[in-house]
Amino acid sequence: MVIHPEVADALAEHRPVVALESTIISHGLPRPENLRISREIEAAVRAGGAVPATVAVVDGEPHVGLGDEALERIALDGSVVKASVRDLAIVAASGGLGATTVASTAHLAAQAGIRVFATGGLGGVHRAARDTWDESADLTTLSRTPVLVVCAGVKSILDVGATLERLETLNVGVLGYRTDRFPGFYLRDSGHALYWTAPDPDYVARVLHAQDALATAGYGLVLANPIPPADELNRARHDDVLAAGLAAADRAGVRGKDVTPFLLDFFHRETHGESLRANVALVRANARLAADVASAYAA
Ligand code: PSU
Ligand code: MN
Repeated sequence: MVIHPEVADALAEHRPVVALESTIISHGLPRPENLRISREIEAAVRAGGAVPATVAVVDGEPHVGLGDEALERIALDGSVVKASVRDLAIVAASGGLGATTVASTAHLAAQAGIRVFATGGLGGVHRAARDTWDESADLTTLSRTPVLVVCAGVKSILDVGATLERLETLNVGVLGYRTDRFPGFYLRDSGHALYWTAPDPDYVARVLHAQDALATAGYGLVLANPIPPADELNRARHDDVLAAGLAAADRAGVRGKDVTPFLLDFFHRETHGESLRANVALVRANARLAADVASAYAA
């Protein structure tokens, strides 16, 4: 594993570091804007006083923290594969380019000693899971990975209720940031209640320290941060596009790890960029909040 020197220095000096995933760049956002957006996300982490560590596999080597050239290849190179935890060793051995999901980013970040990670949306249980068994490895990985994931909840392309039930079974704590409603990515409220609310970054940092002390740090934690009010999508429009996207995926016979990228792309096209703007706004807000939590934790 290659740890970028800036990240390694920060970790050695116990300064705040925030891990960032790369599948969102390569498979969640359209080219070529994704490159500019990935830099904006890193800038949001810096604005919060932390060092960004974007994670990816470059020429077979897992990297924690990417230089400019590597970030550009992950964003623009068409050969980049979406790599979850089970794919890491295969992409590594084949010497290829791999974009890491929430699961594989969390795994590598934890190996590097990074405790806080920001992304857009967590993977979860898909709506037809009763028949397809399609549940993201993000969930099972968080059940054994000591990382806090700051996200805007899960997309309504998923079965949100089932995802929350699985997180409970897997011992993954869920905190709402200044809310007692689980956010629905493009929408501030997915319709599901949360038990725990965090009022500020210090509170979340205390939870992380308590996890360390109680030896429950082996389990991941989710900090669910609702999209800023001004950036939320119109609910009726959102529901229409979602229904059309699910039907299109079904008709096209999309399966396995292609399902999530297909639905994200469908949303961006059908809303003429409105969902893209929302997506960028929420990731930026999550990056900033993660930096504030990492700073509080380091202090
Ligand atoms: N949700 C989003 N945007 C994304 C993803 C999920 O709103 O880019 C990506 C993340 O990398 C997540 C992955 O870890 O999709 C989950 O994919 P799957 O369902 O195949 O595990
Ligand atoms: Mn899946």
